[in-house]
Amino acid sequence: MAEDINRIIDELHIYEKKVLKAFESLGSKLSPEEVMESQKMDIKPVMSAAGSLESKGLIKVNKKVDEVISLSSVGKLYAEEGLPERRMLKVLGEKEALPMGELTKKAKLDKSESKIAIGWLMRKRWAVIDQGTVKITEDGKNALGKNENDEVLLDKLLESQKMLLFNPSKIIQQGYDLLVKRKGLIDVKKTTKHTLEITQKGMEILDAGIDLVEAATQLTHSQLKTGEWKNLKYRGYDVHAEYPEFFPGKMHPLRRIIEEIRDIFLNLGFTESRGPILESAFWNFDCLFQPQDHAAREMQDTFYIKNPQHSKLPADDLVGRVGQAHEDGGATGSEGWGYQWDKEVARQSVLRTHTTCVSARFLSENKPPLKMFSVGRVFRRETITYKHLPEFHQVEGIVAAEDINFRNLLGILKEFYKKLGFEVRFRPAYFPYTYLSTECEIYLPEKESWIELGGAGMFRPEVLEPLGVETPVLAFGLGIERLAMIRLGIKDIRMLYKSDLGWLRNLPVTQGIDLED
Ligand code: FA5
Repeated sequence: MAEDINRIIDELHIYEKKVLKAFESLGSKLSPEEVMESQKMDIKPVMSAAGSLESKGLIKVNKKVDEVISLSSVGKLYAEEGLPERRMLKVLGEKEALPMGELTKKAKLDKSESKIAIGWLMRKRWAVIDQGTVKITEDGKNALGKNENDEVLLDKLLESQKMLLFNPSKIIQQGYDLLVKRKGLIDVKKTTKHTLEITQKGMEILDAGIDLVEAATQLTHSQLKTGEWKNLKYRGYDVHAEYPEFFPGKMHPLRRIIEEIRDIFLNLGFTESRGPILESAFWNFDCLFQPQDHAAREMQDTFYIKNPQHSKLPADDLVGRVGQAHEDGGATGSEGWGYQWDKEVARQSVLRTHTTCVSARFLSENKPPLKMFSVGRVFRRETITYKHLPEFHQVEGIVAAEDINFRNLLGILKEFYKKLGFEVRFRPAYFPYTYLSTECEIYLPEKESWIELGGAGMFRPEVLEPLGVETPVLAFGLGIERLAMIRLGIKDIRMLYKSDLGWLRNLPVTQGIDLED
């Protein structure tokens, strides 16, 4: 305990010591002004020392806010001449009912005042309007001889100029409530009064004795040079002191996960590849054996580009083989789709709908054995939901080698998701370009449903033969935003693109990045 007190004293700033000392002679409750006077200090150091003494539990700073009200120039005018509705009521007291225009004239009000007056006449139930005629009510007649509470307060303020609104009577409070509703009638000035009160702990510090020697917190060049630093008294360092929160810049969580995914595939020995976002339908659909009337090509799903409307096709022989595969299977051993393939449809420019086109391009240019992955943005005309975006990222991968099979595909995907901390399940699926095909899913407890994370399969001969690939090829395409959503524990995929600074700042820097071995 004594050690604790000594440490606290050691960490006190000279201003804090001075403020505490004031309690020694003047009592346990002081105004900042009393401290200023007795300790010969300015108000700023007194208040800042009071703040830090309070955070150390040595004093209490009590605040009392006073409201002082006075009349504005308009308020003064109304107090002298009567509120506009009162002036109208007086006229109605003589005439009972008058057309609005005449009433305004007789009450000597201008147009804007007249509006206010009519409004308040209704509000106070002093009059009613019947087809443009204003008629006094019973309440209005009763109000003729006596002041309302707002008027009582106006009179009082006219008399006394200022009034401290402390524990007001019912009449004054009601009058105040009515007057503050009207703009610019009364001015309200708030003043805060502080009282400093020493605590038990503060007393103990005082009793232990405080030495008013200035303690060094920063050294000057000359103190170092002359050796004066050796004789200085140093203030203790409070390592628990409050500090301002600050948020260093950091990578966006989605970007972090993309980097993590890239790391995983690079570590598994995959080569990274990229492809264009603006693609031809040929690479996006045709060479993946998606028939030209396939639902996914329709306008709901695919963004077709107006300019450039067409994209360049690869060499004629590849285009020819792909077309043939669609029409009758060509040399693939398949019957194809059995329709007339159109080269013009294949030339259409699209925003790629998946990254599988990068794999097709890669296979057309590289010979197996190979392992390739690619990360990129894809686009679909989708209705936005908690799990759907019109623009999102996929990671795509292929492995091509003589002895590659479907089990290897499941193994790679399991391993990939395991490294990210997920356990996924596989279910049979259909893609026009793979057989066997599968989809991996993960359970979302809060939605009580399974969410699909990616599609995969073995490329069909109708894809591989035209590209000149003679080995089996396993392929997968996985959504990244959905992974990120689960990884970051967010319930809505849109959060990733909201730039919600509060959320981004509070995300731990390490989240989603500690790789398992
Ligand atoms: C494909 O895109 C296939 N190309 C995957 C593939 C590649 C299959 C290679 C076979 C071989 P799919 O349309 O299911 O499949 O999309 C794959 C993943 O992208 C989905 O599982 C999901 O995680 C993600 N995804 C799809 N649509 C959206 C969307 N609108 N918003 C966010 N993520 C989406």
